[in-house]
Amino acid sequence: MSFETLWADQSAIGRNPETGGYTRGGWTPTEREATAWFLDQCTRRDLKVESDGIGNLVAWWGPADQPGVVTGSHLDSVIDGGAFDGPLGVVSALAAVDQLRRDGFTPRVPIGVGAFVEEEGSRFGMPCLGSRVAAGVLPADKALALTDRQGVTLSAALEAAGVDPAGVGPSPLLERMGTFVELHVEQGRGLTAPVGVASSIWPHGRYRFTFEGEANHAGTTLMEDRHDPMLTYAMTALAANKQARLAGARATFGRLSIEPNGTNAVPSRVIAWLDARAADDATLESLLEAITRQAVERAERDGTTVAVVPESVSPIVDFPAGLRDRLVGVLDGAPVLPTGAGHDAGVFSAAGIPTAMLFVRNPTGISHSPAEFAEEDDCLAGVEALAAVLKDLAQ
Ligand code: HGY
Ligand code: MN
Ligand code: MN
Ligand code: MN
Repeated sequence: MSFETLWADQSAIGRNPETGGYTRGGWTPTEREATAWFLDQCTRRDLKVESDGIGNLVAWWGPADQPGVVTGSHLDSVIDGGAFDGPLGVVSALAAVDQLRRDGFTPRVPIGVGAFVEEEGSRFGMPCLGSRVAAGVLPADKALALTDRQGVTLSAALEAAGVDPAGVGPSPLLERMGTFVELHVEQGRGLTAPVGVASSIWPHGRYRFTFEGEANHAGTTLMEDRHDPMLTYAMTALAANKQARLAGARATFGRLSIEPNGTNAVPSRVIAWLDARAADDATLESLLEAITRQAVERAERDGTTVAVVPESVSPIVDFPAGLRDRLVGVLDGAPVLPTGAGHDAGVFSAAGIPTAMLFVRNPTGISHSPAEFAEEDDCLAGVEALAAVLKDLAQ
């Protein structure tokens, strides 16, 4: 089956005809449909599928008696996300195996094709949920207690799918992950060639800001008498934007919860989630300090309060230079660049697994949006590159 056919089949799953976007939260029907598609493709290729308690999957080609090279990514998406972020890595992995088989290659060590659950954290709020649990960096009980926006816990979602939550925990899949290579669509516009190699992943964190004030009547409460958490939030968002620009970093408030969320009432509470990233750990830390400080100062002025809880913070990931340079060599000098986006590869690298990433050029530079794009020729170049890298690592 050609890459084009694989891609057309996979990207038809759950595509919103109005927006062209995808909303595939972990363990939701469309994400399960994409996972079923993946499993069917593995079966068609006689790949031996192994899964772990939270639903990460690795499908193996070659001898099952030793660690091997795993390549893959994720099939879930952000809310109304693009087609490529995640699925391109999974589909390219299948296509690369097809290509190596067509070329008559027989791996000396097994090659695994992986799909890891809830990488975006768009349902349960924890980025790289599946890989973090697999790597043992997120305890199973904490993961199982995570809830989605309807209050459904991961534990209940698994049970509803007929999966025993007791199986969730550090994953046996990682025992055989000798090397991990993730192909991913570029998120930003740095590539001048179809394929690049990642040098590092920026530190990134998610922080929950809870602003508390005093609910009151929108029409009768004098402006000077208000304790309006929406105002404190708005000034904090402005401060975050300014501080990020000053630090050459990134700060985004993309998600809000407003109580009681009425048009004619001053809110009592505003919960805002900050996604912050910077080129190094120290800059991220000082950025958060500056934003938090300004939020507290503003709250004092407004007669409101603010509490900040870090929900997940990931330090910088520098991919091992030896493996990185080996890929650059295999790809005849592919460009090397950092990324501000988090990935399962970052979790596996931090867990001590030799890890590398390939990026496929995105001419729009846009991601986490239906406008995310990669040219077919560049995607095919990505499959070629991945096949060459897998051959080099598994021969
Ligand atoms: O959010 C991220 O950085 C990644 O795309 N999951
Ligand atoms: Mn993403
Ligand atoms: Mn991704
Ligand atoms: Mn009234």
